[in-house]
Amino acid sequence: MLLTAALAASLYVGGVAAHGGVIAYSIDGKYYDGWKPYNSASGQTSIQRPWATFDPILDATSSTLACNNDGLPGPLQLTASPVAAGSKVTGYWNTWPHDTGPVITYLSQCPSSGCTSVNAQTAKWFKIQEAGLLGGTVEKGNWAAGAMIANNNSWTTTIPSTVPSGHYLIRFETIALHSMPAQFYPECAQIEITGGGSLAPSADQLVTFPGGYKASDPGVTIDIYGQAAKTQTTYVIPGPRLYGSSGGSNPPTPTTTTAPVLCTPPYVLQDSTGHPKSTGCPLDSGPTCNLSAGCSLDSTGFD
Ligand SMILES: [Cu+2]
Repeated sequence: MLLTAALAASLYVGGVAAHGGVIAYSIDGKYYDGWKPYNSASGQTSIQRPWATFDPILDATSSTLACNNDGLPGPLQLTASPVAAGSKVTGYWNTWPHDTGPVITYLSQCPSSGCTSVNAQTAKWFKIQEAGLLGGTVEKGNWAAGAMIANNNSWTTTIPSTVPSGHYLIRFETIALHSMPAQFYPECAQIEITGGGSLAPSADQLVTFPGGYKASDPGVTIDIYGQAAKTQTTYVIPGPRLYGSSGGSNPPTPTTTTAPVLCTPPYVLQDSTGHPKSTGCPLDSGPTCNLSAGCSLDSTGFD
């Protein structure tokens, strides 16, 4: 039987599609194509840093762990701008076959001149989102990578509203745990964040790649088919602790709220003009009957 060129090409694509990576983005409501690793580099323009293959990185300390191989700026490198702090960034994978493992997002701030001159291997990264084992056991539970597949091979991260404005590399990463050693699939894109906050990542939240992971990290050495995996219900996501206290897909830390103390008559709240004000001039919460700004207490206790 004669194989047509088109059929041969489609079979080839089917072969490489056994793995993959982020091939497009939706950033602050706008769609961006990624780098096309199997197309000629010549003439490609993308906000994504160039990468060469869908193949995994099998070494947690690989020189290409930051932004894949080679992860250097493209000759016509673009930057997504503006990206409002607090907005959503979605990465779209090609058909993704590996439903066991975490999905993690990092940022790295670049100089004010932009990211195009930045070597991703020496950049300092901080983690803005992480999700690993979502429920169940390591062997049979639900993983973030499975949720990504179920969500049309996409994963959405929120840019924390607290990060300072400026140019950043954003790094989406899946780690596939179906074989050992673990497989790393990172891709990066250049963005410019506007309207940001003033919370810089702390020193212990910043890592380099390579450097941020060790081959001996429990999240890397884990054997999801081993005896322990049958009962283990926790997975330690590799890398530094999460940036800040907002952003990402982690649920916010629950805060304890105390019910406001209700003042009983004859204490009546009045606004600054002396009119009684029972709404819009609430009592502060606390152990005593404090007055809110702009409110004053009737000296007689009665209006
Ligand atoms: Cu694969």
